[in-house]
Amino acid sequence: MSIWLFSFVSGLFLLHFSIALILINKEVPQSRGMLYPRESETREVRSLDGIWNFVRSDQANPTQGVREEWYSKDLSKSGPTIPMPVPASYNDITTDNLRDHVGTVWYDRKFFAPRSWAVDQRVWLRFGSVHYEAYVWVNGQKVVKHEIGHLPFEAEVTHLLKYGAENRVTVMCDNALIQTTVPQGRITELPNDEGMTIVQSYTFDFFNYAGIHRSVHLYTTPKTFIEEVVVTTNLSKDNVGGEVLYSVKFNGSAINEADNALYVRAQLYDREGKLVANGTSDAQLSGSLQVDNVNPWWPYLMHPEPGYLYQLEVKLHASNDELLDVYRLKVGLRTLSWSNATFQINGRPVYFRGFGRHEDADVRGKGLDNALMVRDFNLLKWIGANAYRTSHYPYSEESMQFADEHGIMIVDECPSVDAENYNQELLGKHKSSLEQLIHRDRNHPSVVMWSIANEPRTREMNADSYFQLVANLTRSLDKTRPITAAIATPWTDDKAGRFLDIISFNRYNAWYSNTGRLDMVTKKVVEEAVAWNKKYNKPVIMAEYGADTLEGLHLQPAYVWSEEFQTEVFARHFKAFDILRKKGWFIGEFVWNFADFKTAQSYTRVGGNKKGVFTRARQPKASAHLLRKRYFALARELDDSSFPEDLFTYIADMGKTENA
Ligand code: GCB
Repeated sequence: MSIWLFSFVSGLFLLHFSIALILINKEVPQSRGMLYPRESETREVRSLDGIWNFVRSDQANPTQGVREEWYSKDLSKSGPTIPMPVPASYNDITTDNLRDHVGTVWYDRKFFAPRSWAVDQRVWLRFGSVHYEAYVWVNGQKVVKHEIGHLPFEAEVTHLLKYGAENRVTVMCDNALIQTTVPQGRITELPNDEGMTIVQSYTFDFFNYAGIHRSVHLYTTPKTFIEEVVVTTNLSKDNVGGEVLYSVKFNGSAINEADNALYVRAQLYDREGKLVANGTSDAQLSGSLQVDNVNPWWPYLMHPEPGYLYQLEVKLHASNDELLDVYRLKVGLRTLSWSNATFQINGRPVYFRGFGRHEDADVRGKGLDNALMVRDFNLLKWIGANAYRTSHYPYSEESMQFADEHGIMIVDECPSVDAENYNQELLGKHKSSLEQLIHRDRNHPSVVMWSIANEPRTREMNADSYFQLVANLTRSLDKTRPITAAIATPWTDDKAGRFLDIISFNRYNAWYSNTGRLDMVTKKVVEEAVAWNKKYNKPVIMAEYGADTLEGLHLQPAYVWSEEFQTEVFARHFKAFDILRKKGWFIGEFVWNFADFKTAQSYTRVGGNKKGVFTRARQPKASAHLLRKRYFALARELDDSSFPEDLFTYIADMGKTENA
């Protein structure tokens, strides 16, 4: 059945004049389970990270491996393999043109399933993310397929494993982006020197890295186990009393059918490991814990002890009190509220000072890298930022946990970038990406906002009905956080802002418009922010501004691409932001970008996008030092935090100290 409904003009079967595409609201599949793999007295976790075997398919014959059933035996039996690290993007590992490969690639590896796992438990195979589409087999049997990168997926493999013996996992990964994938792209066949070749193109501005990007885990659960835990928190008005509301779902037989009286014991421990609250759930496995003298979760620099986390211990019991399963997770107690002018955390207004970022690095591409993650958080704290947007896709679960610990607020973005040509299939996947994202991230105190898209073409026909449906779904899944989208369509033409709670706009004054004109920044930024606020009467954030900057290029007076220019562009924006802050509804500034990153090849990109405040190797450009002064000055003014000792370099006595 066609999913497109056309209105025909004058009874003609013609589409030239007006194609009224009606988008239908269809249910999206609901995610299940996928709690982050954690060991406990009832669970074991094993990593399958390491060096896997890898084969690239013939681009002209992408389904060959499936037809020839490469998954039924070791990949090396079907042809030569090369070693490939997991997690990592495969693109920059070799010295040939694997970087630009389009279509399918294959991975496999062997692993042992211990004999002890054969008895009385389940085994799960979980991928943190494979980009863009993944097909997984275990010992030749298909176990799971997942589309949309950057999101976890898993399958039970209990019945497919050979216990006390070697097993094989095979993954086929497809990086092709088309008009119905999220994000969208195009595949075209073009003539080249050898005949014809397949070319992937896309409008978004980051390299389409692909492969097994995050960790692969095997983990065990008991037969009857905790499948879902949802946590929300409340604070009393004075932030002294706290409440943790939890709701648990189990999977498995309730021991016997007559026994549906499973229950949960929930215990909350503070940072020192002291038990501060405990209770027993109701029959629906929900309950609440009251905490006296609570330590609320505060953002970095808003409180001397930011990122305070408790540990929630969830124990699933049978009605005869037998302990079935134990799962522990970190919980931050905080409240969020917002109006048409403010955004508040624990009753205090928040002003966001942060970045748009990318998961991107030399060699490993978008592969999870703990060293890089920790370095990035050190830099975020060094520079005094309190927030970032996960532009333009969900970031690793490990980084979300790190943000919780360090009090960094996250605007959590789904993988929709530059959405256009709105169609039913795209809508379904876009909604599914948000469903999966919210399912994954709903318990993180660091997540304070959902971003439902970056730079969608919101003047296009159907942008309004499309975004209404996307926003409605998001709200139906989580009412505790506001919704935004980073919009670049001029405010005059935008049709999506009315469905958002907070307006975020991206604009590159003195870069893409009026290039080089530093004298044309401040007024334009103020005017545009005021216009967005007037149009929608909602809080406004500048979600992107910046200038490409080649590290080490110095030109005085400032000239595009130089470090002087980036610094000046920032300063002109700061002036605008300070004018806007006085208006009350302007609630944040996000520089584009935290660090330089790789893009597709283009004559506008010298080795990638260079708008980073840090280089790709995570070293500061001149602008980083200026931004640091601004972010700490804002933190002092708004949140009463103190300056780090090294914020201002000694220049001269200025007559302030007495003679020795
Ligand atoms: C934007 C996009 C971002 C780009 C940036 C740029 O508006 O949201 O993905 O990288 O501009 O530098 O062009």
